[in-house]
Amino acid sequence: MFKLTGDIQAGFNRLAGIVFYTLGLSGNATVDVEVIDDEQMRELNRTTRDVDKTTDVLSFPALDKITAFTKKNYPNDFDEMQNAVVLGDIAINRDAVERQAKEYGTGDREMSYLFVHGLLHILGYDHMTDDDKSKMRAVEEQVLAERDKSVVVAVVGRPNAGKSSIVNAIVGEKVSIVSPKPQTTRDRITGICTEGSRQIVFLDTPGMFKPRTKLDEHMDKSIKSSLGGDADVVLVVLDCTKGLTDADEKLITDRLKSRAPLYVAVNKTDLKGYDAIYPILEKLNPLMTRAEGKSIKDVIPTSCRTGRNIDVLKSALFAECVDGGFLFPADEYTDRPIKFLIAETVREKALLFLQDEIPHGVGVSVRSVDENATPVRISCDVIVDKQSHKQIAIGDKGEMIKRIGQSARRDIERMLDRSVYLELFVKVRTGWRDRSDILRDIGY
Ligand SMILES: Nc1nc2c(ncn2[C@@H]2O[C@H](COP(=O)(O)OP(=O)(O)OP(=O)(O)O)[C@@H](O)[C@H]2O)c(=O)[nH]1
Ligand SMILES: [Mg+2]
Repeated sequence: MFKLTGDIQAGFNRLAGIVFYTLGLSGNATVDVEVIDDEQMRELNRTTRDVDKTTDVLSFPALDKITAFTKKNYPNDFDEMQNAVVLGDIAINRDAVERQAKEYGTGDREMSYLFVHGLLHILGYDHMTDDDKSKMRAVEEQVLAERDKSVVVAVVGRPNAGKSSIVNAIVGEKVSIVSPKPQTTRDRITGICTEGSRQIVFLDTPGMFKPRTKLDEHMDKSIKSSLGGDADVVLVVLDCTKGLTDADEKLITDRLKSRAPLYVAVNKTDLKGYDAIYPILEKLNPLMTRAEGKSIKDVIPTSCRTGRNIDVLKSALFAECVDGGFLFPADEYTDRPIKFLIAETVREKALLFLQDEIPHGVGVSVRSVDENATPVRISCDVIVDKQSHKQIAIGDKGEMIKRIGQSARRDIERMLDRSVYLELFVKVRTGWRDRSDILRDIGY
């Protein structure tokens, strides 16, 4: 027998939720679903309906009236273990799904359709008369339109344009660190925003630049991989205080060669008036209405400081979602492990407090996280290039490292929603930016 994988199971659960919501049903209910093949379906038709053929879906309703699904209303059909009313059984023919997939879209859509169709039968819907048939179709269409959809958005642009800030603003959680220095983001970070049946997956990337050290090369690779073709939509972020540079223009025209729809956010509009922003929009205008090839789909002036048009940008990206379910669980906002988020938080604070003295920043390696301890015990190495930088990072009487630690601890506590004990050790590792063994060690 075909075993339901967690994903299909979760998909059915969500669809059932949408059906219940659409029909205004209340209470707890459960239904058994089997996914079987042609031969098994033929056998099922033979034994249960005395028909010798295979069909795409069969439903076996357990209830003869439909009302609120409570134990009181259905004392004989209530499953104590599941604390739910048993609605019946559905069998779906996966061979039929495969055959019908092309005709009706994708296999995923067809599987969803057959499940919804089967469930509606169980809930008393039928298609004997034309009238009943069109009523059932209407509910099916309504439910399928609410199916989970997602979109992968690559966020690209020059260093310091505000890419990570935009991702954080839309996700509503801090997934990517932000600093006034260019090249803050070193790795591709995934930020996830889910609302209702839609999910945006952001690939936040390091700003473009020319690689010099091993760390640079690593960053360059993660930019290239996100420019690679694995995104459905490209979001180019511009810094309006810098105007539209040649590099920006090249990036946009290069990206217009690919199939993915392209949006432009003209960011930091809180810092400049219309006089500065208008020329950028004017220069972008021809790219929005190109006679040949793809055009920019929309240009949106944004500000992460004031929140201007962040919701407009978010709606535009939500509208790009396509069928195919969620890529991540609905309650996740990043694919990064907690150790990575901790290291990035410490690195952000070090960048913030040391920006003048240690212009190239520091590396951070999380030694241990003990989540069983209260407060949670975390110990990290802060890695610098030279002995003189170590002194600066520690500061007078350890004042600097204490400041970094306190500020990072507050953010980590918010992230974990628990109290935290954070230890930081400053270590000198000469040339760490160029040494791949250390880079691997600190998680790059
Ligand atoms: N005033 C203003 N500042 C902004 C805005 N968006 C971002 N910033 C600031 O610009 C700086 C860079 O922001 P980031 O989000 O780190 O930029 P980024 O494009 O991710 O930079 P890299 O990761 O280095 O490529 C930070 O100091 C932000 O606080 C904005 O809309 N207005
Ligand atoms: Mg960034």
